[in-house]
Amino acid sequence: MTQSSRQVAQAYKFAAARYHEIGVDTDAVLRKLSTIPISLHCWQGDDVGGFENSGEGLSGGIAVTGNYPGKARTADELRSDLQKAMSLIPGKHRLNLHAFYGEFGGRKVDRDEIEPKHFKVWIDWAKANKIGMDFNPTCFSHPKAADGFTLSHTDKGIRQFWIDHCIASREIGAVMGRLLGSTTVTNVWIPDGYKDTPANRIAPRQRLADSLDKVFAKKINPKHQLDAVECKLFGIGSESYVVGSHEFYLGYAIKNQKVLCLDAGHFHPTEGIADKISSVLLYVPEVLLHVSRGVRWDSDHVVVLDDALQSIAAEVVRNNLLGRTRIGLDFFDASINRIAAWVIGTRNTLKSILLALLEPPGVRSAEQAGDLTARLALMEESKSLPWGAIWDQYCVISGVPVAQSWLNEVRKYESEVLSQR
Ligand code: RNT
Ligand code: ZN
Repeated sequence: MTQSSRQVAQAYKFAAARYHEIGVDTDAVLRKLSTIPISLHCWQGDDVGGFENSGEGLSGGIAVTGNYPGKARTADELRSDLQKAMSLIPGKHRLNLHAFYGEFGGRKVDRDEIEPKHFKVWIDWAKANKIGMDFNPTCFSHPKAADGFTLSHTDKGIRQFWIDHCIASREIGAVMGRLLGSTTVTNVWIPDGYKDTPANRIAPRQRLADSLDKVFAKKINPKHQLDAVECKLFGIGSESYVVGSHEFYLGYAIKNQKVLCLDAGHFHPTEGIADKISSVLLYVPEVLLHVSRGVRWDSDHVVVLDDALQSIAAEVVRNNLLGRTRIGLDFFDASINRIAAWVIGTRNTLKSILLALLEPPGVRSAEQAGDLTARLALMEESKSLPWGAIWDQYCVISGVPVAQSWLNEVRKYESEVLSQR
């Protein structure tokens, strides 16, 4: 044992005893935490660029700002960066891939022509690393999405193109899930919407519902692949109207029993997603979380350990909904080291789940007994319990750096690898 892991073990002993007094078994909590995968989004590594080399810039009303050096330019670089990030995050996680990260061997393969073989290297990599994968059709950054409409486009040919792309994506998701022995969630998000006030709000929604019905027409074994749909309130260039709004997808997901994706940045700026989880899970089979952080708008800032994040984790854990909640990340920051961004955001998401798992059972029993004074008192006191010592121990037993020491690893990688790009 090194000096520091001895210190961590000592602190853990005292902290575990504190938690034991209030009815929390910290060893059991850490075992539980180690079974919860976070789906790391590949797109943090290259500013949502993809590898089609089509010359198209990022579109769809999302934006990445910053020009920190060293972004991944190839799939090999992205895998190497992801591997570095994952080595600094405790636990076993997943990879969430977008369709335009396929490997096309320099050939022009349009979105409606993608096949599982274009994702073979990714799947082999995931298999070698013993991780599951999730998938997304890419309905933006493409000439046929240039006017801001895809599945709800007025042009039948363009709609069909995106329907075919989404169908191909589901097939790829199914192959991923089958080969990796772990269900792939394929999440459909489209940017469709208007900058200014529409004169007809219903027709695009009717077209979207119809396109989605076509996309999902074929039954796919849910053991291999699950469909998710992601709503949004507004984007850059779709400020006045988004076709796939919350009400639209909530209705669609309930009617068709799809997974509902809740992105933390896709509602009014002060509206959180935490309180939605226990409601929507009464009616849809599962939710997919896009853990993100909006700052004044859907800015996709790196996730910090703030109240919004802690409330999301607390809701999932308190209501015993972990089994029906898939946790994915969705942020992209190019103003700081991109690997550090993954590490910070993922470690914070895990910390929020740890905090939720460590909540003293007295909080709930106080509420049940109608003792609302004790509920508030215990909730507040639990904030200063020594949970940091439990987290540090989790890092030690998971074989990843404790506290900020992971940053040294990122700096080393930056000087040896990123700076050579
Ligand atoms: C966009 C959505 C969507 C994307 C990714 C790249 O507002 O949040 O999830 O961020 O698909
Ligand atoms: Zn999202």
